[in-house]
Amino acid sequence: MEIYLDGQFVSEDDAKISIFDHGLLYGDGIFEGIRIYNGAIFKLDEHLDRLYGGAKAIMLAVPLDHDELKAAIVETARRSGLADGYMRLVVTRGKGDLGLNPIKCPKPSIFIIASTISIYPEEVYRHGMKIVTVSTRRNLLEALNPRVKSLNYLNNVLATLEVNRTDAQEGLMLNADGYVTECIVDNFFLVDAGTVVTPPTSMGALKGVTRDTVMDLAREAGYPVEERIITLHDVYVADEAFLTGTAAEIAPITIVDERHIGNGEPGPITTDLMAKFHAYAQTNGTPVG
Ligand code: PXG
Repeated sequence: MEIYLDGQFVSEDDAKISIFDHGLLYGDGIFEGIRIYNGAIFKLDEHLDRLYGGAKAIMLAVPLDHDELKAAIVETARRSGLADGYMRLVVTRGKGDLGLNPIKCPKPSIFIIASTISIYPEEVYRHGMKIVTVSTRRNLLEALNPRVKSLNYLNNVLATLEVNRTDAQEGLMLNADGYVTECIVDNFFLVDAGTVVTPPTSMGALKGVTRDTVMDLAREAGYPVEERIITLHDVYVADEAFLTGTAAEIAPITIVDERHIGNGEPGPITTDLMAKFHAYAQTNGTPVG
């Protein structure tokens, strides 16, 4: 495996970051998870735009500009030889001292890994998944806006620990007011009388690249799409539900907190959007070779 690290390609064993890097000491940094489909990088500009947005929000000066970073990602993908894969792009605050202040971190680090990922068993995509509402609430926008894809994922880790104590595959997260935000590492959608609905990001959700793609594909297919405030009751009485994410792609949700969603089978609009997403992903992207 050839890993991009601050301008060099190195082996996994040589891909080393300082223990004084504030990405490690404080979770001070940002990341992206990106897919390669059929020899092309999916939605690369959208991932980069989100990364630079997060960098701006946390005042992190990414050492490469958009085009330079894009070239580094394409080259990492090319060297991996993967026609289908999952990439992780990380920008850390860099090496500082033991104090928190980023002013002591003059040089942010960038690393890029090209590998593979599979986060849910295959049967979930055919028969749907079971999720549970977790008691850990999504971070407050006013504390750490979930739109920043930061290296601080303890909120999501705590939620995952709750799911691990159940037989569910994912967790549904509410905000401090009790409204639905998203799943732990995926965006949440429901279908209500033919309308495809997802919470606005202002409820406390990441502006997912897959979320945006699926909303576009749904509109093109003629389904009304709405960003709407969602309560747990709305979820329980929905006709269909599904989640979206780069790693998860689109996965049907058929049980929430022991309630069957619709008839308990993946719904027709979900199944249609899954097919449309896979067809679209196979033929759109930044070519690697
Ligand atoms: N919400 C959150 C909180 C995420 O971290 C998504 C939604 C989906 O966004 P995209 O842009 O990928 O459609 C994410 C991103 C994992 C894993 O192990 C998944 C993500 C991040 C880190 C790890 O499944 N998903």
